[in-house]
Formats: sequence, C-alpha cells, structure tokens
Amino acid sequence: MTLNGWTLPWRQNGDWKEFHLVAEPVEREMAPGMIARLWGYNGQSPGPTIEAVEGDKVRIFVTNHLPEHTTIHWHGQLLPCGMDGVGGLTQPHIKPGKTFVYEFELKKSGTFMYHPHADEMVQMAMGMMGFFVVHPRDPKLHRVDRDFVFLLSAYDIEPGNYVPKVAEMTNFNMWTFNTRVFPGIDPLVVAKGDRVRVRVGNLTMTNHPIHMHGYDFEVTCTDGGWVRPEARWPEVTIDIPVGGMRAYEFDAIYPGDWALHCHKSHHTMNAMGHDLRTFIGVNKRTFARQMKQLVPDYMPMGSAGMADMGEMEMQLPDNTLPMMTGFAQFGAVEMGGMFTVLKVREGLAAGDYKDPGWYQHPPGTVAWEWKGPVPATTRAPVPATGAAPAAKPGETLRVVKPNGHGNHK
Ligand SMILES: [Cu+2]
Repeated sequence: MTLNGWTLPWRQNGDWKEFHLVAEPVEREMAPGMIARLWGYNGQSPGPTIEAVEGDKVRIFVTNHLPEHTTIHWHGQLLPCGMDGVGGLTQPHIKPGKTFVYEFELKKSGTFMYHPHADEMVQMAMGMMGFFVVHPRDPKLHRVDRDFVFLLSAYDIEPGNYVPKVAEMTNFNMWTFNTRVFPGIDPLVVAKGDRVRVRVGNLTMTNHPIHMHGYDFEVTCTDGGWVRPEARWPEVTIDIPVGGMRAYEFDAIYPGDWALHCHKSHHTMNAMGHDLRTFIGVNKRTFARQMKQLVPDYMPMGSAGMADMGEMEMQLPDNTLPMMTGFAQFGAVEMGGMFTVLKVREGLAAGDYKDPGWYQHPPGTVAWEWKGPVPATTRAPVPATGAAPAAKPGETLRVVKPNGHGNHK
C-alpha cells in the first residue's frame, strides 16, 4: 500500500511486463490548504509505485513531457549497465517530447526506487521519484499481511509560493511522506495480529530517524536486499540514510493509535521561520507593553513554550500550512511534516482497512489528572544557592553555580 498513492498498471506483452511512465509537471496537495507545483510522473509526485515479481522481464517506456531532458535510474536494481539511466554516462538524455525504453530482468526481490539521473539537483528538488517493489517469486517467502511504502522528500516552498526553491541545500520547510504532510498523510491501518512491513526510502538531503511508538521491530530489507535473520537486531528508531531504503517488520499485537514520525523535531513541523527568538522565561506582560509602543499590533508568543501555536488561529499568507497542525481525540497534536499514525485495531472485517477513527481506549488505560496529594518523597528539596534567586513554582529559571553544579537535582 503506497501512502496517499497508487500502483502503476501494466500489461503483459509476450514475455514482457510493460509499464509506461510519463515525466511531467504535476500539482500535489501537500495537505488541505496547500498546493505544490512540482514535477513528477503520471500526474503525481511521487510517481506511482511499480510492482512486479522476481524473475519478471520488464519493459518500461519513459516519455518526457518536461521542459528539459531527463532519464530514469532504477536505484538498487541489478541490470545491464546501459539500462542504469545515468544521462551522458550510460545513455543519451531523453529530450522533451521523446520516449525511451528500458528493458531488464528483475534478478531479485526487494525494495528499490526510481529517480532521474539528469539535472538531479533540480529534478529531485521538484519531486521526481518513486518506489519500485519486487515481490519474491515464492509467495511464502517474506510473507506479510500489510505492506506499506512511502518516500521521504523535502521541499522549500516559501509561504504564498507554489514552486519549490531548487537550489536549497539544508533549509527546507516542508518535510513529507510521499509529498504529503501531517495531517494530510494516510494512517497505517492494520488488524490486530497482522504481520506488517513498512518500507521507507529517503531521497532528501539529510537522514531521517524514523521512530514508531508502541512496538519494537527489526530491519528485514534494505535497498541491497533481504537481511539474514541472524544479522537483525531490535530497534524502535531506524535511521534512513540519504539515498537509502529500510524496511522493518513487526507483529501488530498491541492495539492503539501509535505515532510514527521522524525524530528530528524540526521535521514534524510545517512552514516555519528559522530565525525565531526564544522567549521562554520572559515576562509576557511587561515585554508586550514595551513592544506595543514600537509595534502597535505586536502579539507576544512563546514565553511559556510554543505549544499555544498548535491551537492558535493565525492569519496565514496564501498557500502555506501552519507550523503545527492536526487534531486528535484529546486535542491539538502540535505536529506537522513527517508524522502519521499506526492504527492497530481488533475486530476489523477481513480486508477492511479503511480509517477506523480514533482508538477507543479500554477504561482506566489513559493517563489522567491526579487530584490527590502528591507523595512527598517524589519531590526532593532544592538546596539553597546562596546569592542566587530561588526558582518560584512554575518558573523555568534554573541557576547554575560558578563551579558548574546546577541546583536542579
Ligand atoms: Cu527527518
């Protein structure tokens, strides 16, 4: 299952399984309220997922409807050098309006990607990429009940704009799963007891530690092939390297709504300015009074953290998304970007994987507000710090003594 995507249709022609990819400008809604004008394949970025079977002979027609030349590289596939898709090195570029044919036999099962090897900085920054899954010839090998794929990609789209800045190196503002951002990303719906595989590929400019709550799991496949069982180890966060793919597997035995996200906290944010000052600990009232003498409509933000931005209705420029967005059954989730939810449910009808809504927690299993006295032993006394002011309840101030020892035991 390709999150927010689909599988490319094919037809059998003699010995060959034939596919057709069209490289072209596309529009992609990143989440309701924001459209990106990108380049992709067959009307979408990322392109549709190619699925085939180990041993298949594939013939892939690639038509170029872009304003400049392109090629496609079949990342991870073992194939004749001339089918490798590196413009200038292994083939002439595919000029606008032309169609090329790639033919090769799928030597092994696993998870691969496709992307241009022509004007790469521009074409990848514009969203040209897709997944290529090769299933084992023996259906009993590496069998799972649910098999999810998504690509990590990043864009720099200034608020009010539609086209990404292609020369960006690090300062992206849209961190996406399949060019969608939370809350626009499909949840991963599975039935309790399902064996589940999640395949994640990274075609951004940085690594992404993908963290999933509620489970431990093992990497069973990379873009180099299947990992032998004796070479696997348990993880709860898997770093996906740039230009790499990791597939991990687990048995879905714990029901719930489990967060699945990149652990770099800026990557679970949408458009944000990166030159924000830190105002934690500032007296909001005094500061706002002083600022309003200079800037009459000044709005103080972030003096007690920035969580209030998750619920704030701010006037946004056209075509952008709030930094934090998305609500669930208990309130604002305060996330954006690379974030979605694994929904494990009991009692789903066979094959019914539509979004089941929020998890109904069994009574007594949700963290609750404690109204009784807090046992004294949980609060060690704070030692006096001489001339330094003692922190008052609710203050975030912490004083570090000149010898370097803090008072925050
Ligand atoms: Cu990340």
